[in-house]
Amino acid sequence: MKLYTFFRSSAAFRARIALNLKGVTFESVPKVFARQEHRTEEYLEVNPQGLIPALDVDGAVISQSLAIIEYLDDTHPTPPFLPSDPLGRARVRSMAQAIACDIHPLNNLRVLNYLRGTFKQDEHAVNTWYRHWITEGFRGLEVEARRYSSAQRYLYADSVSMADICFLPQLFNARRFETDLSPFPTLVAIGAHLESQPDFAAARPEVQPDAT
Ligand SMILES: N[C@@H](CCC(=O)N[C@@H](CS)C(=O)NCC(=O)O)C(=O)O
Repeated sequence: MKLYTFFRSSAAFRARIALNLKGVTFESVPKVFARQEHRTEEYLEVNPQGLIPALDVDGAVISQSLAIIEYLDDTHPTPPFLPSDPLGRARVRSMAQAIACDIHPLNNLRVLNYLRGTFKQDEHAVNTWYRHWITEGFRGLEVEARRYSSAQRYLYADSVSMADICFLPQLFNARRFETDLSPFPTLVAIGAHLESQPDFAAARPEVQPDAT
């Protein structure tokens, strides 16, 4: 498999964690955002959505990290990324989507660049915006983690799920933008556990071959 990636892309970070957890060997194809490599005609041919990541499975390309995660779960059942019961599955999907659909899109590079360019916002305003949406999203997630995590090792029960796969990259982003995490002790504890897991650690931005 080939993963179109960028070391700092948190959606690609999710895909890397998922591939590592499933023990799938993959080739990384980095696309450098600063050079707009994700906007070239060549890449738009691969992924018309023009975003990173995309997974190439024998020439068939899958875009969107949640779709990639679910595809890997369908094709490589161990370890499962979703619990077996419908309520558990819905709760895990809900936490994953709180991150991937509610927090992350508001803080994507193209959104930040639009604030900078079209709305002439300075770095202070952009960073305040960034932290605001993380804090909003983490507030609910902290309460859910307290309810559903059994041992403060994983977001749901006591095994890895797609919620954890989405969460650790978002925590990295929160730290990168110096978000105050003191209101979220459960999330911080779960993050510390996830970071200590080799499949999560190997997906970190700073250890990727294209890291600068
Ligand atoms: N919902 C998409 C989001 C993908 C996404 O936004 N990727 C970012 C990097 S994390 C990107 O390609 N940004 C490029 C840009 O904003 O120009 C997913 O989960 O894959």
